[in-house]
Amino acid sequence: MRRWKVRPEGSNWGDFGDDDQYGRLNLITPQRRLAAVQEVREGIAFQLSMPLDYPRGVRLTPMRHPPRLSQTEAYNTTISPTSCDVFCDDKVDICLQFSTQWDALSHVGALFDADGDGVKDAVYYNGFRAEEHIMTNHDGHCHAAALGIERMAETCVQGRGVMVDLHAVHGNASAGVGYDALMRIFEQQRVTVEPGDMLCLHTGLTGLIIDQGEALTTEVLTGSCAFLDGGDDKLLQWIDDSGITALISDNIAVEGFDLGDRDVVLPLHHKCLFKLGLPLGELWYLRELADWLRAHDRTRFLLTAPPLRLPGAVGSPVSGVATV
Ligand code: UVW
Repeated sequence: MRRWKVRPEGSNWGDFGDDDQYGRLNLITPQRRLAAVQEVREGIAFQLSMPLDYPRGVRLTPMRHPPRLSQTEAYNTTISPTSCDVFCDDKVDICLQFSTQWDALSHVGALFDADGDGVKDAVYYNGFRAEEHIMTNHDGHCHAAALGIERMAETCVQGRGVMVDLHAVHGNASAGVGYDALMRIFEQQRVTVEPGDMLCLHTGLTGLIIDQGEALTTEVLTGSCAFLDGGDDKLLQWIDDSGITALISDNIAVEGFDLGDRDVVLPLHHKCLFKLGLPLGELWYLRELADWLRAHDRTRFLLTAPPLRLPGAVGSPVSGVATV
């Protein structure tokens, strides 16, 4: 069922079907997955998540706290009075987007007149609606009945990853990278991106977060390393044209953010999540993989990175694995 009369300019709504919830991940076909497997030549695997209790020292936003583990009922408990088995069982209160994460397509929508009736409503990728599909109720319970993170998990998120190393160019300096600069870096590093690829940006930020540990300050967290310039329309058009299926970074939001008086505060989120159905990965741990790829004059690898299959969530921690 089509949920819109007017689709946003520069969007692909409807192109993968009126009920589609997978977005650009539809472009990872069996053939493209087989091509990704060809990148495995050494059998070496890299863990792409930080420990989920990082960043330490300082929080980016008070609304996202580090994971809090506690026991359910039993901890260091014998199972029966006569047995010697000792048992632990626990639970976690976790902000799904505190640390290494995927953003689901329900993470960012926009006020947009998809009905063409002159009234802007809150809508998400492919015309799914706030309250009808992405729901809150008054006792604070909320869940995404459409575009939840479990839809992404269903695709398995496995395909070819391609690394571009912005840290090799900018070091720890805060630097916005637009289309022209990105193309220059692609050329210098001989990066080729093909439709279906998941593009990873190594900026060095999670390496810094790990190195600084408890000493991490807000200034370092928010004022270091490269980010994409989401305000650059040429860059957004390239994301559209390139056929990439996901954008992944080791920085806070892939793009820079400036909460100034702008119509769209996070234009790259708006383009990717809302218009294209293209998931974003943030705060991934890319340092060791990027170092290995550079030392071996390679940029491509097999990437396997499903989120938690957690129905209704708008984001998820992810322990991605790159195999080279
Ligand atoms: C927001 O917090 C809006 O975005 P993200 O966590 O995706 O950077």
